[in-house]
Amino acid sequence: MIRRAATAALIAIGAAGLSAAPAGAAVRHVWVAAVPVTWNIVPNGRDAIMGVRYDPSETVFGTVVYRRYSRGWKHPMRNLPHGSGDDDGMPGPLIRARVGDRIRVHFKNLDTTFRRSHSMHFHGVRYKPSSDGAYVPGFSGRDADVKPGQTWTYKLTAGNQSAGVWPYHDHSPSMDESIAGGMYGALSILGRHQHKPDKEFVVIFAPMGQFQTIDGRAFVGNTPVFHSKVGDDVQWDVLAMGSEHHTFHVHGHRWVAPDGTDRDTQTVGPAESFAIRWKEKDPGTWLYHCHVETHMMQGMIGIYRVAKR
Ligand SMILES: [Cu+2]
Repeated sequence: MIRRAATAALIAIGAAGLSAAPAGAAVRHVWVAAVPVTWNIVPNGRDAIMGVRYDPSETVFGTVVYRRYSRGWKHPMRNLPHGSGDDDGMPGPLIRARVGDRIRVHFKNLDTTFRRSHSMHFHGVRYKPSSDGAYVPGFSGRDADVKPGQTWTYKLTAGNQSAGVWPYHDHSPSMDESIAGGMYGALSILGRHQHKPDKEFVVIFAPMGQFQTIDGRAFVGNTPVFHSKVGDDVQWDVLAMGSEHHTFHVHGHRWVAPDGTDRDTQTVGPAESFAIRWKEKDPGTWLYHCHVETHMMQGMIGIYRVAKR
């Protein structure tokens, strides 16, 4: 009986919370932690196309990544939808919302290995300075300098200008090494009346040591293999971190760019991002890659598989 009363009270609170927000808008809670991991950029030890082999001493390093957790940071969970890469921590959780939603990102720093401060700084959404997550000596607060064992909740709103895909990344005092080590992810925000894609793939281009990586991996066989089937409404979330420009290209496919032109390449610069969508109709095994030739040679290439219906 007590439990039933408590449940009724919770529902009442929930209804009151929703009625205060715009019609149809939700409050989305996301639990994220910074966790130390041992990362291998080239797990199979080879560049299959050029036939070059790499020793683990060249490809393995310790770093920190963003990992999605269940409420209260109880259990680690998937960062990405099924079929969107190997889900090992790069990129961080795909944070999905819709224009009008409020997003609460509950962040905990579990970096017990390097014992560095971390934070989360989000592009594309509205927030107060206390949710900026960017370290400015003498000005910023705990949001920008979450020490090991500490937590912070970032309060974000997906406004009318937030529809699309945006990066988030560490902006704490350790941001240089953290971003180089893979502390980044994507926000994906649907327009008010936009429907959810059947498949959503996150492609984050970034340099890592001597390699050019997609989601922290280099070379075919290591980079994500994305899966769809004919008839799927597929969305590619393409982002870049670091200091270079990258030209996204998918073989055998075209899409309509924001300026209305048909494209099969599109360039993305540091912390820029775009989402492209198409209705899949071309079964087969395809390549996707960065078309900056030197980047492709250094690992920025992967496989996209489309099954027949
Ligand atoms: Cu590139």
